[in-house]
Amino acid sequence: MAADFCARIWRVAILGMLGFALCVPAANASLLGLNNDCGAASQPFAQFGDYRSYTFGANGGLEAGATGWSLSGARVVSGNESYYVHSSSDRFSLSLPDGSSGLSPQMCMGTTSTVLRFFMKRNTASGSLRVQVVLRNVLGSVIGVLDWTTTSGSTSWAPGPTVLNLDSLLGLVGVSSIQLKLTAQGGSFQVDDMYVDPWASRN
Ligand SMILES: [Ca+2]
Repeated sequence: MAADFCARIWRVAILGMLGFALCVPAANASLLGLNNDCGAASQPFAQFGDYRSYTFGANGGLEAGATGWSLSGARVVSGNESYYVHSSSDRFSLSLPDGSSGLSPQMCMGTTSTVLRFFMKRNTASGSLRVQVVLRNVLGSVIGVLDWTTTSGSTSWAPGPTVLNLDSLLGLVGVSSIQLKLTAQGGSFQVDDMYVDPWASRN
């Protein structure tokens, strides 16, 4: 797992020191003063065997339209993810036509370990969804883009991949906020209900 984690990290287009810092011990990681105002926790993926406690991302369900999101060719559409894990009254999701992308609002970030997860659905016979994490410093400047994975998902609503588990070390290189960037490639997708577990290490 550690080797795999480090291998992934080396794919980050970021300052050279990031790879170094992420692959060395960090006894003081829990002392980092990152954003911990994360809101109430729930277990939205428990029915899928993921019992982590997550907090809901700001406008993570697109119920406030595109507020806080940066969209390129994507748009908010009627139709919630079919499990309604956030609220039975939710009605909207994000449509990502082929070639479009959506950048989420800034998400809560933990001091020990952080995991992101969301719901997705593929609306075409083929295609993949590129999942990236945008890393910003305290000034809001982008200091790196973590090219995490691409996934085809299924043609029914289902949880997407577990996006990352950074063991808090990003804080050591000055990352103070994270955002999900989702890009449709060769097909169209819908996504909904962005969640973050900033306390993943306790699970
Ligand atoms: Ca929604």
